[in-house]
Amino acid sequence: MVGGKFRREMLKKAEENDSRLILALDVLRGPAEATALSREIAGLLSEVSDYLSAVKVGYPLVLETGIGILREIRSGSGLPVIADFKIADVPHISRKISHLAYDAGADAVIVHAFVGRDSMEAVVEVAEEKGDRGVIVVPNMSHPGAEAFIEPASERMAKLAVDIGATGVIGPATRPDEVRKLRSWVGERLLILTPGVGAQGAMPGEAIKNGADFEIVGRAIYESEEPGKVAKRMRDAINEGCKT
Ligand code: NUP
Repeated sequence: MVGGKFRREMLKKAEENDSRLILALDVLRGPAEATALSREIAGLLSEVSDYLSAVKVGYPLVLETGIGILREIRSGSGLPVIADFKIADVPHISRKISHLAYDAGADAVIVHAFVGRDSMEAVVEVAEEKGDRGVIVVPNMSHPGAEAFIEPASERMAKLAVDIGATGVIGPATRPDEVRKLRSWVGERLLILTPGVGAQGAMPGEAIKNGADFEIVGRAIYESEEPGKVAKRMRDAINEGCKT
């Protein structure tokens, strides 16, 4: 199983900050504002970092500011950084993308499962070469459209994630029943990270109650007037879910 180092670091932060909350940092301001954006992110992180276990960065922020933002966020916040590049290509390209992400400071990358075993194994190999970084596989998604093609195949994809030795999987917080099924398919060793909390409609704490390890929140925090207060409230609500 790959990603032991990432797993340990994220669980350590989770314990330090008593938090199962991951921030999805998809803030955008337009290319002319890249420097201001970098300052804005630093400000946002200083308000919310104490309530987080990790930060997830995706294409919006990286395409606007450059891949260097991964390391900037990592060193600024002291939190593990997950590069949500949803890698979905032929093996040699998946290898190059994950190489770039890990070299830029990503502690874990997110990879689509529908591309199949060989593409995912290419990423696992790079994760091992780079010192036991994380590989998070996507066997289901949180938006309604996922029910058409992805969800009907999610059991096979989740079991493939176990087979290739992935660190964790993404589950839909918006459909807690699916999170429960995912847990039964992947067992206890894989982490389940669940987006869809807040702006997409899921209540904080629901996914955890149904077997998830972490909940991912973006807009509900970074679009709020008081991100620090909202992040703390989210973290506390998730912790309540852990108890039940
Ligand atoms: O199934 C998924 N759903 C989802 O929203 C897989 C994801 N990786 N995400 C990501 O989670 C999405 O790209 C965004 O970064 C975050 C959710 O953001 P928000 O809806 O909380 O603003």
